[in-house]
Amino acid sequence: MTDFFNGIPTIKYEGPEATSEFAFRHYNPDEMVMGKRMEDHLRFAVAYWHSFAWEGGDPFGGRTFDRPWFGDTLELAKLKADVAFELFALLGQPYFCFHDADVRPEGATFAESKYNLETIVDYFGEKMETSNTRLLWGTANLFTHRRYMSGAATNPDPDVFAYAGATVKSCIDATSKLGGENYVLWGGREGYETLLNTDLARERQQAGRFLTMAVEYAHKIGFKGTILIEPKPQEPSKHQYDYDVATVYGFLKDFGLENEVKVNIEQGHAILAGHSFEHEIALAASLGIFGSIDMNRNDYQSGWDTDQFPNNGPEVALAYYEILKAGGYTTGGTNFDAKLRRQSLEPEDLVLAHVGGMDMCARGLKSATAMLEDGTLEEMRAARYEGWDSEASQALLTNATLEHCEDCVIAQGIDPTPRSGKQERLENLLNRFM
Ligand code: XLS
Ligand code: NI
Ligand code: NI
Repeated sequence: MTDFFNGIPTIKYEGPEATSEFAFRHYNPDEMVMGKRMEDHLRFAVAYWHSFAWEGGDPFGGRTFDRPWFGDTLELAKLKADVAFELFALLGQPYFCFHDADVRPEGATFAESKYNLETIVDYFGEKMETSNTRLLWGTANLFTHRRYMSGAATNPDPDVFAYAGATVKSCIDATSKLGGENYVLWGGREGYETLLNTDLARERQQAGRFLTMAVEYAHKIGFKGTILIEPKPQEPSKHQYDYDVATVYGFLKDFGLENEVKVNIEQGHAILAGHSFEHEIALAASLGIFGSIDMNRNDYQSGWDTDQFPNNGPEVALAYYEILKAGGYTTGGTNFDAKLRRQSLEPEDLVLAHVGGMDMCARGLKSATAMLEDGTLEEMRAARYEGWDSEASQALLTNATLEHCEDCVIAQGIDPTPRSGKQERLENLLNRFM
């Protein structure tokens, strides 16, 4: 045991009336919700990068956190792992997620970086023998190091493409070895700053080839997990190729990967793309590519990816509503891709941030369940489309022609009557479940 979380108790469910801050008021892992344990619905994960690797920097200032594991040695990386698994245990977190760069020191050469990663993966493996926490997903950091400043797969330099490919291989190996349930690719630098120096058609082909190689390799080694792309617009490059769910779907179709790859949808990225979180989830589900979520929230005024812990009830509830309607997660889960504010220095801040996030999600899940069980929302939605229930109207969708539409309108004297969309009534209904 390290002494990092000294004095902080293991967090347990104590119900809404709990008096301690160090308690779950809503997250009760064993509670049955629609026939399934709450823990199995939500499948929470801690994100290693925000909780253990991020130092509290922003564009105007550097490190604010003082963590005993900061530094570039394998010994410190092991200390970081010790503390990480202590946090997982304190919270009863079923999963965690990591990038290679979060968990191992960067080596002087590729071989050294690979050795460092393998060393820490073995260390994780030992810890996982006595821990209840599993790996939700692994990923490669192909965006922080300066070699990736002009992209990884989409770099104009083939050497970078090769280096990124070798790195993804090592990260799929690591994820597979630890029994990871998914492998994520977020195209951090896959985009461009100016078209003046960019051949976007060529870069898109490179990205397609790269993803195909990752899928082929995963099959080859018998990786059982799901490959996920995480869409994000406008950050860090001005134009990001994986802008949103719709863009990613078009890309997957183009390269014949729509049955191989799904999406990991992040709340803050949806907001940056000008969508709501529930829109992105519902769209992915309707296209058959919904995989997993990165749960967080963006500041609605700042215009960048602030990665805060979720605390907006209706937003979270609507997200889980769509997830439940899609049948829930299969290999996916709720990854807290969320970080502390840089003034939140204390170890207990890190614990309480997760406690609050987990409770918020549990409330959202319960509200979503109640709305589904009540059924009014779905009934009213169905009623809105009931005109399509007749055979004649269905025929319009199968083999009708524009001439047929014209015949119907004239022969039957069709003159559409506008009907209320009832938005306020539906919003009032939603509020009853919050
Ligand atoms: C950054 C992304 C990143 C991915 C994993 O905005 O959210 O954290 O989830 O590379
Ligand atoms: Ni993000
Ligand atoms: Ni993310």
